Amino acid sequence: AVKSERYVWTEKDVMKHWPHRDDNSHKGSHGKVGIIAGSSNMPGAAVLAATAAVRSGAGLTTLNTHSDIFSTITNHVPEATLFDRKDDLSEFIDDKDIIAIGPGLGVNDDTGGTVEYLIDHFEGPLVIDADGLSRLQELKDKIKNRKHPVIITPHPGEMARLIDASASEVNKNRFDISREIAVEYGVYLVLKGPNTLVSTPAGETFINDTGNAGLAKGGSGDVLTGMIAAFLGRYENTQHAVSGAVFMHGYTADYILDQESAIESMTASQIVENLEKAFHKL
Ligand code: NPW
Ligand code: AMP
Ligand code: MG
Repeated sequence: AVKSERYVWTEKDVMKHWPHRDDNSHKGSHGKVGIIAGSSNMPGAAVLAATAAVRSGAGLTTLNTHSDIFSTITNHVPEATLFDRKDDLSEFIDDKDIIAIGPGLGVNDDTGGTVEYLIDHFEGPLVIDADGLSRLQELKDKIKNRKHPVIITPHPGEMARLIDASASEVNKNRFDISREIAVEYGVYLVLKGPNTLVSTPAGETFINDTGNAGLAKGGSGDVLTGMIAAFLGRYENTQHAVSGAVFMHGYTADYILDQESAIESMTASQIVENLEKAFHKL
């Protein structure tokens, strides 16, 4: 039977399930995260996703991107290793625990084909965001039959495209749509916006209560994708990881406002820079 319960995922829930880092751990214990992101006109999305993963506790972050932006990436995130988009994808997925795809990729045949390849061949949690969401309708059956979790993170505009509706229709029926699509595709669905919803394949919905309109700027979603990927490497339970990342993303935006910052000036990079202090505060 499909569930339809709704819960608010509070700070108490986040704390209760916090994954503590073992003193004897090494970088391999915390998840090898692969991020497929960025293109020559959107290197920023790749930088934001990768720095967010690094700052959220990923053991090792590898960015699969165009070689012409390698030096830009390294200047901003020297902790990440790089993989040339032109090289064999089977080699990239081989040693990864989690893969996220989408931020700043652009929509082209290559993007859809890569998403399909990952659904078919990657054995681990797969996070699909932004341009990675563009061909999802055709891939529904494959997604549903996948053994490992799929997490999709549409904003209302991307959700609208996925179900052939308008963004305002999505916003009016966000609870029903979020639950129905999560169940129909068998995915963890993160429907972004004020009070982001996380719906599970079983039909439960967890409502986030952190965040503010300072996040309503280009790049915030790219940061969230990197955070979700990193959190997945540190938790056993997919919903705990996803809701934890969504909570922390908003909590950090709230923390920045508390520090006498202005909502107008908040940036996605600032979210990444303040993760450290927000984690400390929590
Ligand atoms: P409108 O026009 O605002 O009314 P797209 P994207 C709608 C990368 N980025 N509620 C919106 O409607 C991303 O990672 C790179 C309602 C429009 O129709 C992607 O790869 C950056 N509607 C790529 O850019 C920083 C909403 O959806 C459509 C909505 C494109 O991603 C920026 C826009 O969706 C960006 O992250 C809402 N809350 N939000 C970089 N520095 O490299 C959106 N819409 O066309 O998929 O555009 O989200 O900007
Ligand atoms: P994207 O549109 O992919 O860049 O994602 C935007 C991110 O910012 C998502 O995590 C949204 O939940 C968040 N966000 C956008 N607008 C708001 C808002 N008004 N209040 C709270 N969070 C927001
Ligand atoms: Mg986005």
